[in-house]
Amino acid sequence: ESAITRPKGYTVSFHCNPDMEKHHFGMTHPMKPWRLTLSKSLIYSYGMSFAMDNYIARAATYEELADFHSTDYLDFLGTVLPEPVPRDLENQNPDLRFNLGGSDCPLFEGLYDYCSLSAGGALDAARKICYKQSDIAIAWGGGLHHAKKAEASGFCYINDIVVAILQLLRFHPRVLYIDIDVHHGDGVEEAFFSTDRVMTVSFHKYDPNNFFPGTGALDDNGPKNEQNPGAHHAVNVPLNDGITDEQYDMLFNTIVGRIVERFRPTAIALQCGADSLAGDRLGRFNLQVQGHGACVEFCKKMNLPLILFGGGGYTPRNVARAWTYETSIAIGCQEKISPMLPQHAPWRQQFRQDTLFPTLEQILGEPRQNRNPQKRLQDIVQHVTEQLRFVQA
Ligand code: ZLV
Ligand code: CA
Ligand code: ZN
Repeated sequence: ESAITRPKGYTVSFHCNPDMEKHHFGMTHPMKPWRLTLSKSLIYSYGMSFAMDNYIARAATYEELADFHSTDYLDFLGTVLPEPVPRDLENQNPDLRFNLGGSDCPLFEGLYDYCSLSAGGALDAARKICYKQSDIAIAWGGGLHHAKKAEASGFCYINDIVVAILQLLRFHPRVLYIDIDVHHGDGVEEAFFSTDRVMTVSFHKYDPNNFFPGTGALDDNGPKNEQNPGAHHAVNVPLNDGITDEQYDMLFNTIVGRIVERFRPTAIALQCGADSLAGDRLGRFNLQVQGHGACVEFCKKMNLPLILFGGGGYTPRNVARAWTYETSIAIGCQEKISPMLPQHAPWRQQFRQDTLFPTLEQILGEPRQNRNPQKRLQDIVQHVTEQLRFVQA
């Protein structure tokens, strides 16, 4: 086995901050910032740090966050304190402002630091892309796609993706945002509803009554009125439980391929939420590490400046596997790394199986029933193809 070396001809940068990872949302909360530590430890165990430029992310400044967020919201976020007594489980009286302090978006110690470090990493990544100092920039601590201008939502307080894309737009005429988290990327979609310089596409589990956030139907494509240049620039791919690698890759390659052809982005921002993997605590799909990673591989092949963000992911061992494999794809060493986890990896017992690519049977016992008939997927491709006729680069 030979050492992992730098890819010739291009640069991958890696942006993270250990201070972000030590925060706690609360014992029963599914979001575990510690999964970032586990991911990094596996990435480093494979020796990949030697093939990247590694940066400690700084905290984003108030002014940078205010590019998207309202100052009322930021001021409140900067002053709220953790609740002295945890609220009752059912969250009967969400009396706080901006959707803060409920059970999805609890107030915890160091909340503002956590948010500004996540956004700082995303911004550092965006600047590396803008100044052409990286070809692929990785910010696994970012990807918090639900946060709104003046509202926290779904475990997200600050929308680091929007802030990073706003930075990209200072240098890039057109940015394509792609979201493979199992949840709809509603916050990013809404932020760019009225511009034709950002096209957003989210693949997600869609069930308006039973799955968060309930938005992202196939025909929700941005406000359609004569004056809105952003009309038709939101693509939604609503899916059902149990989708497989083969189906997902067919959809992803066809849809993203056609969007790139039509919209001609000059940069791509890919949210790699790992809750779309089989066995995720909140997810519903049957995706394996290979299928999730194939999306990153396809984007890399487009040969455009690329940012990789994290996002959801609630079974830490699977998050770490996916983001490790995807880091190897960014570097181009995916064929070189061993599918067996390194012997010396810390936290090795966390992983249960000693492979980077556990089978569905290993992950789940019994795979989840696939509720995505081929006909429905064809209809989705057809709708998107027709939608793209309205898009002009
Ligand atoms: O992965 O939550 O369903 C990016 C991301 O996309 C809800 N929240 C809200 C709407 C009304 N509810 C219920 C509130 C539940 C509060 C606590 C949980 C606690 C334990 C286990 C699961 C959950 C939970 N919460 C599961 N799904 C939710 C969603 C929010 C999902 C956010 C996904 C974020 C980082
Ligand atoms: Ca999504
Ligand atoms: Zn999610």
